[in-house]
Amino acid sequence: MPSGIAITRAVSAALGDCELTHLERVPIDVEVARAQHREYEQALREAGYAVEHLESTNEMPDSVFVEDIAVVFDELAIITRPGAASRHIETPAVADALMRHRPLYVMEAPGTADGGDVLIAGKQVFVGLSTRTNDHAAVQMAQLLQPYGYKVREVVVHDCLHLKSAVTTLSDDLLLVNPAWIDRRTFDGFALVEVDAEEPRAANALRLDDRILYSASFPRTAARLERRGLRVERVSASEVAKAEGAVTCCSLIVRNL
Ligand code: CIR
Repeated sequence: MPSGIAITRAVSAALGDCELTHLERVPIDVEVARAQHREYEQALREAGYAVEHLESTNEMPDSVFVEDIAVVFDELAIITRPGAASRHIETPAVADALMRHRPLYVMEAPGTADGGDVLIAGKQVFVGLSTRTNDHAAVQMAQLLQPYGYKVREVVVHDCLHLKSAVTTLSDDLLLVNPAWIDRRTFDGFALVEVDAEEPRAANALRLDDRILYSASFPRTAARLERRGLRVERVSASEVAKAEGAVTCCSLIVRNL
C-alpha cells in the first residue's frame, strides 16, 4: 500500500529560459537535469509514493517546479495563481491531475501565490509574502482553510525567492531554517535546526513519512540533520538549483488518507 501519490512534471527543454529572481543566469544542462529528476522520482518511489509524471512543453520553462502550482492538504487542494505570468500556462494539467485526489479550489485574482511560499506544519499554515505571493492570496487561503481548523499566518519573505527557500518542515514541530533569511521568532514554539552558515541555500528539505529527501549539495547541514536522528536521503539537485529550485519544488505530495 503506497503512502500516497507524488505528482511530478517533466523538465522542459526550455529550462534554461526559466524565471530567475536572485540568481545570475548560468548554463543549465537539460540532460543532466533530466537524469537528476529521474533520480528524484526514484527516491520518491523508494519512500513509498506512486509517481504521477506530467508532461511538459517548450512553452513552460519552469514546469518541473510543480510545487508552485498547488497547495495540497488532507482535506482539499488549492490551485494557485502563480506570481510569474509565464507560469499560468502550467495550471490546467496540474488541476486535472489533482482533481482525482482532492476537492479542488482555484485561487482568484487579484490573489497571486506560488506553492513554494506556503509552509504547512500540522494545522499551522505560514504564507510567505514575497515577489510572487500577495496578501489577497493569503486572505483567500485563510478563508478556505478556516473551516478545517487551519490557522494561517503571514510572514514577510526577503532576500530569497520563496518562504520555503528559508524554512521547511522536518516534522510537525521541527523546522529547518536559514536565520539570515527569516526571523526565527516567527516560529516560536517550534524546535529549529539551523543550516550551516556556509550553506545558505540548504533550508529546503522534502519531508516524507520516515525520511527527508535532501540535496547532496549540502553535506554540512545534512550531517546536522542526521545528528538530530533524521534519515536523510540525498539526491543530486545541482541543475534545478541553477534555476532557483530545490527539492520541495519538484513534487506535490498527496498523502493517502
Ligand atoms: C521560478 O522562478 O519560478 C523558478 N525558476 C523556480 C521556482 C522554484 N520553486 C520553488 O522553490 N517552489
